[in-house]
Amino acid sequence: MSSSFHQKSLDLLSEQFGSKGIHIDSLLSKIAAFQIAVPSWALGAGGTRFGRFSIGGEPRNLEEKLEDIGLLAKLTKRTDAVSLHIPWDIPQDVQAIKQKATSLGIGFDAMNSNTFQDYGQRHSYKMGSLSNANATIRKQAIEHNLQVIEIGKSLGSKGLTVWLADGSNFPGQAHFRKALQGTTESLQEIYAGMPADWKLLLEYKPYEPNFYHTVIPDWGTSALLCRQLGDRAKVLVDLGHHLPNTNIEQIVATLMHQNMLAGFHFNDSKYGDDDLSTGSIKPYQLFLIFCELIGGAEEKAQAWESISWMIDASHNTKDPLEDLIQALEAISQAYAKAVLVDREKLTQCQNEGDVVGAQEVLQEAFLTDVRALVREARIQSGGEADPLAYYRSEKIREKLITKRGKNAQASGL
Ligand code: LRH
Ligand code: MN
Repeated sequence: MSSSFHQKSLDLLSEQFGSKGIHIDSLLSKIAAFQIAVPSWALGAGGTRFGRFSIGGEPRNLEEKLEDIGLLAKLTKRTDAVSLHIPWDIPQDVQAIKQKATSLGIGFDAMNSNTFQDYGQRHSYKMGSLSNANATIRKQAIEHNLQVIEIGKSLGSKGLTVWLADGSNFPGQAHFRKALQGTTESLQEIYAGMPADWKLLLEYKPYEPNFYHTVIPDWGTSALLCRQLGDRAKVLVDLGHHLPNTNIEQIVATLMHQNMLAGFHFNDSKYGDDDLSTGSIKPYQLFLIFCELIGGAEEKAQAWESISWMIDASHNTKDPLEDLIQALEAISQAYAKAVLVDREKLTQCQNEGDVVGAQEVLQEAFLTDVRALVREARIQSGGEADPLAYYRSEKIREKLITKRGKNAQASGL
């Protein structure tokens, strides 16, 4: 986008929204303030069970992961935190890692525990972890989560994300109620082990890696468990963790209505938990989700500050850093479009049953080209006007390959 075109677009938007009493500076500061955490495990090539194609120059350790997120923060000014996964990211030297992160301008968002893999622990999680029929294995999984909290406390994190792969592949394999009871009691011990200013983000997923039942398959089961734990336990919405055609924006509205939305794992999908780039498949759904978020916060259903924003994606064919630059842009654009919704007019249409009018209000905002707004907010925050073009023109991937090697591989998925 040329700078003259950029300025013309900004002037047009100022005029368009100035007439509605929306001042462009307030839009720019809102967009600039909206920061999204990046997962430590999305900096390398993910791969599937059918194969993994390395990208070269991937971070080989936690320090290099922080460097990559620091680069994203510098170019996009849209991220200021990393979400770590244990044991993939156990810091060897906590003080050194904290200094490194601070020097790169990034903090530590929610920590992620891992009881869905065997990584040398005494008892296998093959048949489950917090829900396992064997109390010793449940105890081991609880201990792991308490260790993750200790690491998080030392780094300054304020949250623990628990996602359970626990479930079964065949009818009869699991006792549904005992598995749920075991999970409840295990989570109660973990919740009791959390500092008073921490929150527990309980992630649900309908299937994979288990394909008959999953102990926490949907928002309702997660919400029931969170209610039993306490008000610092809330439901984490991973956009890819829904059966086809699920109305996710309604789930978001329902959770905000109950002040039970913990936050998001942003990504996109066509079929299953595809972990594709956010906004690359269903940008209108992402916009509608932000419409519910802004409405829910403005109408005081749940405080905006209480919600966590994270990406959770996996890259098979794209350069991970280019993918994350695109995802951060797509999220900022969806947010900016949702801020532009004329909520007063929408409420009027809803009260008068003007169905057509209501759609017109949403489409007016969704079809507004906000790229100049997001770009201007980035420029004013000291970021690159066009991070992707800069990343390519500076040949950053090539430089990473020279520095780290062609087959450098990150720990994680
Ligand atoms: C599970 C999940 C979870 C992470 C993992 C990397 O599908 O979304 O959030 O722990 O991906
Ligand atoms: Mn996730």
